[in-house]
Amino acid sequence: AFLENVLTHPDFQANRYNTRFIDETPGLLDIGKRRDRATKLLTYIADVTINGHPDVKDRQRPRLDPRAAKPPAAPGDIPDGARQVLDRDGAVGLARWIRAQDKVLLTDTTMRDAHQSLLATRMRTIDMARVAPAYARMLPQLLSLECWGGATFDVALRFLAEDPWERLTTIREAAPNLLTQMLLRGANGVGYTNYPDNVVRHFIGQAAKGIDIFRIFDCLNWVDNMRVAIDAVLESGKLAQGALCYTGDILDPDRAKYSLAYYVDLARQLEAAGCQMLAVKDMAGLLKPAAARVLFSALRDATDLPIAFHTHDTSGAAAASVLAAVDAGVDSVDAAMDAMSGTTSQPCLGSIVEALRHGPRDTGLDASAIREISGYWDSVRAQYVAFESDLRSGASEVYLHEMPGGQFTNLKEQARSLGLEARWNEVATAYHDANLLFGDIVKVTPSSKVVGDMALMMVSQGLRRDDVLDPARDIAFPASVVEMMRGDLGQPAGGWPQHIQRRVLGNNVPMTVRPADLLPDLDLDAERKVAEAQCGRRLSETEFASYLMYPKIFTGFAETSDQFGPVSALPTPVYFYGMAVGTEIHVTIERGKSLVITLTAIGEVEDDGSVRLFFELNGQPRIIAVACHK
Ligand code: 3PY
Ligand code: ZN
Repeated sequence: AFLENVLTHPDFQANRYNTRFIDETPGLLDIGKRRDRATKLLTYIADVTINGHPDVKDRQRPRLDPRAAKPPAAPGDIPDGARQVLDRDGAVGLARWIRAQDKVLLTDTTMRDAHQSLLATRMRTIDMARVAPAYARMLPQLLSLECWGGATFDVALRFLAEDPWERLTTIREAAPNLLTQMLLRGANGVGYTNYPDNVVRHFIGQAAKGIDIFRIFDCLNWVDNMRVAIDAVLESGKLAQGALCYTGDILDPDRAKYSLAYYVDLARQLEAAGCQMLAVKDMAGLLKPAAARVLFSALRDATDLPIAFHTHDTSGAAAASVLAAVDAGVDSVDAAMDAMSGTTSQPCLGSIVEALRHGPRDTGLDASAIREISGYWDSVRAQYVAFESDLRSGASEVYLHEMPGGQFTNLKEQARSLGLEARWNEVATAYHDANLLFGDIVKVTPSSKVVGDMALMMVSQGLRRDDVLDPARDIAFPASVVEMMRGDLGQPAGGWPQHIQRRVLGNNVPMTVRPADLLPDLDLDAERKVAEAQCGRRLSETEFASYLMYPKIFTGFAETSDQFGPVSALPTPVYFYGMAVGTEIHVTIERGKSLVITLTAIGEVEDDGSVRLFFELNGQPRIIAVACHK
């Protein structure tokens, strides 16, 4: 089997091999594993059919016959798009091209932020992969698909048993004319803590094979903590888009810390750091229309770099801000496909396109194509009803708590698990108070998580701001708060307030330098040996990059995939709910290799607690026994 793997490998057949071929192609060693992928999948289906998926336990179920999610048929050639500009002219040329367009360019966030903000990031690769060819043919004017980074990386490995790198490759191949875009948390990579510089560089080096636009931010807007990431993207030849995280209100004299001058200065710092494009990243949706006009006009005067605008519609007023930004000369805006837009997600793509139609900055996107693709997303969304939040309307409350759209539903979940669901108003107020305790900071992953942890602690222990500062009280602060006060996430504008820092740290001295300056580079060769020993097999370079971000989670993922095979190939209803007797599914486990699976019967629970499931696999009977945990 090993020899067969070698001889049939595409690189081997194309003469692209050398003496290190076998070392660098770890899949060759998967002897015997390939053959029984089908059995592993049947075992997964049997298990989830009998025992359910823990993630959807006790949650709302989709209707029994979730509308078949059918992507629009999109035959024909793929027109050229912005990807060809990058291929032809490089990142600098692409930035110039973006700046030179009269029309407003659009980034579709459906495959990343929209489901992160609406469905707890649970959307699976298969649902994205199926519609990507339609995007390529029907919406070639899109600037980019935001389809990676943020929380998607962690959730794919932790909850979906999917390799996030496969998602990237699949979408990229299916839509070769659109730019792929990711959200990178600067020194925090796609994690929640600062990594050593060489880990960040390694990650970006791998990601740049699939990502064209890196939107890079720092959770405290500390440019010094973004430089390593910016430099690594520049070195990769892909586009480095530096994000200014927006908080406060530039028109509110009482929020002078985050003034217009603050953002203009930040833009200048990002340009000086080498960014080829800027983005205003309004993660909570706080930038009001009048402020958007002022901010984008000022940024337009301050820099000639192209500028993007990213916001969330939690307030219900985001589209007005987008249109104001367009009037003020913004080059591109983010929106989510209609069926995945609104509330904590991005504003509605189709409506923005219509609002601009026949005007000087008409996007040129086809309305019927948008409706068709949105129709597909609507039926996909119905399959994830278990992850919907109960937020049904716009909420001006966001101007009080300033929670990022991607955090809102998560924090509500966390509050629910602590029994604080009915006290959500208190959590929102405590979040506001915690922010002020920390000196009024930028709140975005991971700083937003720390503020959320603090808020939950305050509500569950009945503490107010004064109580927290009262030296007579003994308070056990959450670990994330201790770390942030210690300087682990970096330095905010004006530094951390000393009174809260002292209260949290006692006599421990906080750091003021860039955290990675104190983190030695990791010995990647040694680390790889550890990782491979833990997983019991060779790891590809991208798998190793996953391991470096999330060692434990990756190891767990590797075990799950070893046990259950390529579960990412299963249709979403089957992945979460298993199969009903008498149904048949078609599963493509690799190009040109499909399985036809029918569940013909389920036996009784045996004395030993096992159940037998009777399948047909490509017409052949197969019996799988699983332990029943119910
Ligand atoms: C993330 O980092 O995941 C975000 O979406 C920040 O807005
Ligand atoms: Zn966002």
